[in-house]
Amino acid sequence: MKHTKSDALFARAQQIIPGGVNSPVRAFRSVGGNPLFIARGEGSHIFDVDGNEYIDYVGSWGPLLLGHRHPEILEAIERALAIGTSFGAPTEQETELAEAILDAVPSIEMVRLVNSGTEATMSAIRVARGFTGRDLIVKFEGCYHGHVDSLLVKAGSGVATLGIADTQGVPKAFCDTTIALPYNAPEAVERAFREHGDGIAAVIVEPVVGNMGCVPPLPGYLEMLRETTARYGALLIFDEVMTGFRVAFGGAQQRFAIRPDLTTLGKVIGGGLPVGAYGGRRDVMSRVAPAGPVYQAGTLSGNPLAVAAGLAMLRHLKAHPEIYQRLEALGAELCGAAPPGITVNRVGSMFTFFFSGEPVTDWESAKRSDTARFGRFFRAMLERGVYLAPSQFEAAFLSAAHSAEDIRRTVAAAREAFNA
Ligand code: HOZ
Repeated sequence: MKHTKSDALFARAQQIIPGGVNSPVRAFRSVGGNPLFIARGEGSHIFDVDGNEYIDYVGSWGPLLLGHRHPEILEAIERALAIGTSFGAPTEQETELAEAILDAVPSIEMVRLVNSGTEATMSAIRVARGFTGRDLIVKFEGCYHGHVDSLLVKAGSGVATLGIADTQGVPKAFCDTTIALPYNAPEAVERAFREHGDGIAAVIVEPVVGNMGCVPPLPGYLEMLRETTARYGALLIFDEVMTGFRVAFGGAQQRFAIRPDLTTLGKVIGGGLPVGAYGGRRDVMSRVAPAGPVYQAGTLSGNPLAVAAGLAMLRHLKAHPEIYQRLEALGAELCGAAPPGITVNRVGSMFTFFFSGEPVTDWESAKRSDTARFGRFFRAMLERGVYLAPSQFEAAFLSAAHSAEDIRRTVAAAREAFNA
């Protein structure tokens, strides 16, 4: 495959955009080679500027549950475009989207729309601190909650991919408000609460981690988080930016039957357009300004294009619950391609092949994967027309647009690429 035009565009971008990209992981640094510049997407496929076609398992890092350019989403955006692109004033559709979110995620009694997952998690921990009057936040090693200063401690995603131990520019005082614990280790949570229980405002967790690769919770782990936070008067925040509307219509909290106090959602509720949301208990969310004293704002929040696209996405998913069974079946078939010696983690339509012969349950076990071998696998898959996330420490995502033929071709490619 030729990548001449992508290579030229990357060289040009590097002159004026840091690292040539607007978000680090997509620079391909950990897998070698240059990033592809994308010309367009259609259904489950993307096309680069050199005319190469790929089956896409990035799906804009999760939200494209219906694939690229789904007709109902395009139609909704076109209708919104005809009316106006931004008002900075309330619209009826914002309330409709809020109602659709509440309908799908029963733990969310009130919700505030923002513009990204990062804004959602930043705002959720602020309201948790305002509500409890406490400062400390517990997070888990290898979990990533956007680039919020205090949540970059021991973070997954690009921070893990690039091996950045301590992000410069984050004051030590901010990091001191974060307690980072191993994921899936109940005793670490118990210990932290025994030592700091009266100072902990919230525990924030990816209920199924996507940002160290896909790592599911061990049986009983989320229940333990629910019980411990409640016992100490701290809030439980589920970061469902990746899992929301993906691992079930009502997210991981529906799949695992846990009711968090607060939930953060991301791009999926914008049908792939920039949006996020945080919501949860009415008594907690009532503290958000102007209803209460916790300030949070945004001119583009509730942007009409993003809201229209998100509403179309949520309405489609609600009308087609069979999508989730299909995604489950496609995921099982695709992941069956892994040979012995590869650990496959999958929850519904998100999955990761770890180049490790041992179970991957936390950041320590994830980072023991052979990342050089992952890089060879990634490049071999790309050569065979399959586009995966360019990092061992990211999840792959299926969409309803993936066909049986896509899966068959991907499995055939993977069988060869595993030996690369
Ligand atoms: N941090 C994102 C995935 N976990 C990657 C974002 C991007 O490069 O677009």
